[in-house]
Amino acid sequence: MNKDIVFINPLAHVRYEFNPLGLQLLAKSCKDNGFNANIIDLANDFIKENKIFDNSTKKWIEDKIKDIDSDIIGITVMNASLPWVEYIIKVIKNEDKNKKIILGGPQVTALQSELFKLFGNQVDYLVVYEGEQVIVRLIEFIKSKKSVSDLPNNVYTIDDDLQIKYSSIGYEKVDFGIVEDIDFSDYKTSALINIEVGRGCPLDCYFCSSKIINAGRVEYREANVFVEEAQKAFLNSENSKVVISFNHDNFLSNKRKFKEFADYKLENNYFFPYVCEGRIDALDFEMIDLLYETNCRSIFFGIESGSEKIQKLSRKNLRIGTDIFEKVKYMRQKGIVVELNFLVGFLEETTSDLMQTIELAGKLSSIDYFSAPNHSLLSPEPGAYITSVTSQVDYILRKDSVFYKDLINSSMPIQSYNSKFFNHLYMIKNKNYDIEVMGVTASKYFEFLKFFHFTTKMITEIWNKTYTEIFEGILENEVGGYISVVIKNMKDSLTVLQEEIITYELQRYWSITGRTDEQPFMYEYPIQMIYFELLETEQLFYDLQKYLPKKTKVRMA
Ligand code: B12
Ligand code: SF4
Repeated sequence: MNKDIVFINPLAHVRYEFNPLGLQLLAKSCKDNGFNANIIDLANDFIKENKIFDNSTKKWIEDKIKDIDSDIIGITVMNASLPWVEYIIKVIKNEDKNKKIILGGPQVTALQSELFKLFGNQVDYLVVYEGEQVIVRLIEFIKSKKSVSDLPNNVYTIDDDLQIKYSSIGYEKVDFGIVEDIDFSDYKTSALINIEVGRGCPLDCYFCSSKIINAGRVEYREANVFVEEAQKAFLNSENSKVVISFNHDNFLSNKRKFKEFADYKLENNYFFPYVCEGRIDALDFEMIDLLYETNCRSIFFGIESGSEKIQKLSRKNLRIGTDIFEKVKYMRQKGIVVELNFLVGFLEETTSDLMQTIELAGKLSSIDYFSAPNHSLLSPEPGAYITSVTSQVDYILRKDSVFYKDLINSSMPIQSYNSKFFNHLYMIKNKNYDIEVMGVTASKYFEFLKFFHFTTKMITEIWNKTYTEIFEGILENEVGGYISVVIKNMKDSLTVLQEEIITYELQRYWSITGRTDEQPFMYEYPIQMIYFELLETEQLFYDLQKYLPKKTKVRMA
């Protein structure tokens, strides 16, 4: 039977399966209102079918979306998926220009009618903000062939005279949480299931578009509703390692709501593991205890910068001090994985500010192997303050990014992209330092903290070097070259086992990052067993003399 609407979840660049919450809500809302709807989930199919980005990717997409059995197609758009959305639209309209295409999602809300400059009348409707109610009204509108004057609120279209029409000025407040009981059965094998906790963040960091995307609104679902939904999805999952991902821009910003959640989960003895994200300053030690008791496995925090100046200017306003360090340490003692993210490339950032980030990230990584921070290069997000004060001529293509490589490998027309729309491929020029050099070095540095955890400890604790000096070493050398310099210069102060730990981290790094080397490797100590124990109990690192030599062959996987 023909569907009233088919939704498409386009490709982006995440390498694991997850359910597209926004589209699930829209599809359920359509069904609740008597319309037939389904989702073509390209992002997840791509992973399930073990696809890689190459010359066959476009053909794979074409095969998936040809013969869509509906005249109305809704596509969700975020910055990272826009190139694929553009391609999907071309394929659909080439096949049948009468099919109606509706776009919605964060990138549409952020760019609003500007997107018509990219798509012209290839796209029929742009829906901004939340879509649960609008989509129903829009399908009714399209099916009844009403005139443009009856266009539902929060929808842009282009009329017959090529004029952009928008039915409401500003944001129409829609009811939050009107769609219930969404179906997770298509995601039974996913290791991660997204469950919505709420939307929006009360803050206004200058690099973030959250305020625009959620129209300044902050919402929470009732604890009993979202915890029950999570428990049901968890019980129905066929993946024994499944983890619930609680989606909210700032899960921890409301302590009362957080405690309601924890109480409900504990009272009902729901043990499902979960992950979430939040601001580290919203967290106190009581909440960490609750995170632990409620089986939180991992939590993501944007730390952004080690510089007080940048914290203020960017309006992130985190206080850089022992507080962050103590909280991360306590979470690690409780066994919670702590994902810390830094941003590199703030407009006003000087080399000295950047080195404060490098130092803070290094110190946090020293807590233990599972506290290694990550980073992103600051991108000009539409809707963010920073983008409004940045000229497009200062956008620099990020040729080192995975995202860029995926698109190049798939023969996508990157050269023709307008950076304003495809911002996710770009970083911003910095007047104080060369962002291309520093950006690449920062990527190497954060990779170094992750792969060379014990080497970093030796460099800082035995050789008394600073993290800034490590950064400078990497700036001048490839990681492998830098390690050779380290071993050469530290040789006199290293024991055989310490030197073997460094060599093992290097060979492990080469193996994980796909570089080949002659195998097997010979060690004087049972290095794999020792390394595993060190990861488990960091403290053993300070007691290496307890290990006895035993010649060992190591073959990397
Ligand atoms: C959880 C989350 C993730 C998860 C899951 C992502 C997902 N798509 O579900 C993970 C960790 C994977 C992730 C990754 C990234 N994320 Co993220 N993420 C979020 C977060 C916090 C919640 C998303 C969510 O579930 N929202 C709830 C659902 C219900 O909302 P929704 O999807 O927007 O859908 C509603 C409307 O937009 C609309 N709608 C959506 N699609 C459509 C389609 C049609 C036809 C219609 C009519 C309406 C419509 O109706 C829906 C219901 O109201 C948001 C913040 C936020 N508030 O949205 C950021 C956010 C979406 N992420 C963002 C970014 C930048 C990223 C990354 C690019 C980060 C990075 N540097 O790698 C990656 C890329 C992801 C990818 N696909 O490759 C940005 C997107 C900005 C933009 N302009 O596109 C956001 C908005 C955060 C921010 N403020 O900057 N993210
Ligand atoms: S970066 Fe985080 S804290 Fe800042 S506005 Fe965005 S969601 Fe809120």
